[in-house]
Amino acid sequence: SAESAENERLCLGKALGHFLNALFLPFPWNSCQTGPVIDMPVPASFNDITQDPSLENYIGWVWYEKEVLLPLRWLQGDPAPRVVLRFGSAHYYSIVWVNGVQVVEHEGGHLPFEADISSVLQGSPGALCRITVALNNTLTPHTLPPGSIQYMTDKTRYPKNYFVQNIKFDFFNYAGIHRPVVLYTTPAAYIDDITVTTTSSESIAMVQYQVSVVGSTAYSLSLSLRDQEGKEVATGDGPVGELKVLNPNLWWPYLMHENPGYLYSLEVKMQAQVAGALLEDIYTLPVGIRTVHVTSTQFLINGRPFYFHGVNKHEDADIRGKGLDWPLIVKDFNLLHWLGANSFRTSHYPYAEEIMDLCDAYGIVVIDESPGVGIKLPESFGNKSLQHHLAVMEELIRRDKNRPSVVMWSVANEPASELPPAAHYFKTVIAHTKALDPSRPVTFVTDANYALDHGAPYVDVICVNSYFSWYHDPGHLEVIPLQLTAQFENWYKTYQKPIIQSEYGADSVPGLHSDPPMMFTEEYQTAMLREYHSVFDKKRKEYVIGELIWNFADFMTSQGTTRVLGNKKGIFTRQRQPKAAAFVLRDRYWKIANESSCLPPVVTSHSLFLK
Ligand code: GCB
Repeated sequence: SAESAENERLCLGKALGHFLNALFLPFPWNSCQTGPVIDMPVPASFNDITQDPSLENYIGWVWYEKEVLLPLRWLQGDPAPRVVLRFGSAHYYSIVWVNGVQVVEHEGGHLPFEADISSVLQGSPGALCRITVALNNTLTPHTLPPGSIQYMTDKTRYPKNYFVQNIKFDFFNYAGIHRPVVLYTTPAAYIDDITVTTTSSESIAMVQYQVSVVGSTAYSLSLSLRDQEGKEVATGDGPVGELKVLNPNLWWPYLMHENPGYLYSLEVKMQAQVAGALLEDIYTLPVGIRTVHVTSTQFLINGRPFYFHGVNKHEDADIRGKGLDWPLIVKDFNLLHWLGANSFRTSHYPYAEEIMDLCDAYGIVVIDESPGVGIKLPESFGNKSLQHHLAVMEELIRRDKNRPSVVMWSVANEPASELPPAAHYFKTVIAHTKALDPSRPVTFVTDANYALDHGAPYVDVICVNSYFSWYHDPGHLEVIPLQLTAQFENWYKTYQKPIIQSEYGADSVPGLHSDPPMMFTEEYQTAMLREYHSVFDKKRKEYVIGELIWNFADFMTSQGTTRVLGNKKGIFTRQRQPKAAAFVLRDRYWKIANESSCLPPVVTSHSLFLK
């Protein structure tokens, strides 16, 4: 969404000290005793920060609180500026108070939310702003992702009131304030949202825009599009219009062009009369000019066939859990560049805006996935769940619609799409997504049998996960060619839609070796990759348009008998060191990239890509 970056911002996690103080309070939380209070970093998950095992696996309400002094000018002026409190994300259910007044409630852990807190501040003496957050990580059959609480009532086996949270997804349910919290100001009348879409031929591009202004009806808008040299290439005015760009520099994916990720800069300037005052708001939006089309056998970016050679990721790291961490983010992009990966899927939830910004700038293509992971219970296909899923798609599209890196929406991962209610459910979610954004294809990722899947008729691209020789026929690498070929042929015969292998992989414990290869060794992981690759190489000449390894890096999961300190299907360790599989994949991805003629002239492992 458009926020007024030209106005002032205070970043609570950084500029105002390192900590948001967290109060971890057991329910009921209307007690006047606070209980133990501990320092908690923001952004971070709270689970791995202390030595307390009950915090690691905590389910229920936690409280965060911080007091900040605002600049006095934020509260003055006629009309006074709007002061907005914004959370990049907080997992899962949040209630926020400012100076004791509730300002916002939000459901969902991976998307931003904000509140205009001006009126609360105007009514409070001084410039003190006490921010209080109650956060609950309990998942129900109607949340995204879904989960359920199970009470263990057998008194001979469990203490009184004992319960566990059951989830049907394979990553740790980290919780906390995961992304930056900022306070920012806008004038009383402001630019609320901008939508940009682009079309192009070789010599001419059109940038269609729509701007919404809130707080005034007497406003004017002027727009200026600049190239990377700062040269103005088009101008416009009014809330709706089209900018014409001659000889455009198109936004190309990494490794498809020598200058990938070309971004123009669209400056939108609003002037409005409010209560006799002239107010000005300016928002600058990066704009990439590119088109996306899907045929029955191809995925076209700017009219050229695009092959996804990339990864699935997680937001996951030691200690910080799902908390945003800049060094990790930049390290991961350097690893993607090293690997020759041109794309990733945001498995299994929307990633931080900071990550998406870098995808736009580096030309890393994204399949942007909603938190619809683990939708397995029949009650999770009912109307309550459906309505929430539609609302989540609205939030996601509002946040990411202007990003050139996002070429497709994925509304879910591995739902029980063989259940009959999945037909209505996915028909509705996909139609809603397309209505909100007609410019991008929509998919969901399936592991259902091709003949039983009720959601596949509605997708533009078939995304299929399979784990031959791992969860099926464990240890039998020799079955892969036959089974994978049958998988592709069955799906294509049924739907005549292009197919992405959206997951395949094997766990390997780094340093574990055996020849002949045995499961969990580095040799087995590489041998499994090679078997898959031989089939991909045949089918990518036909209708297979991509391969995304599961997973980029090892990541934490709930404890279980099939997980050794988490999921070990990473080609990098959790600390981002390569396993043998990383080198196999690197050779392959660069070989595929070299088949196109537009590569950068020299690629060395130390040519970092920080612009
Ligand atoms: C899958 C899931 C992914 C799991 C993976 C695995 O199919 O989509 O979330 O982590 O398999 O390793 O089991």
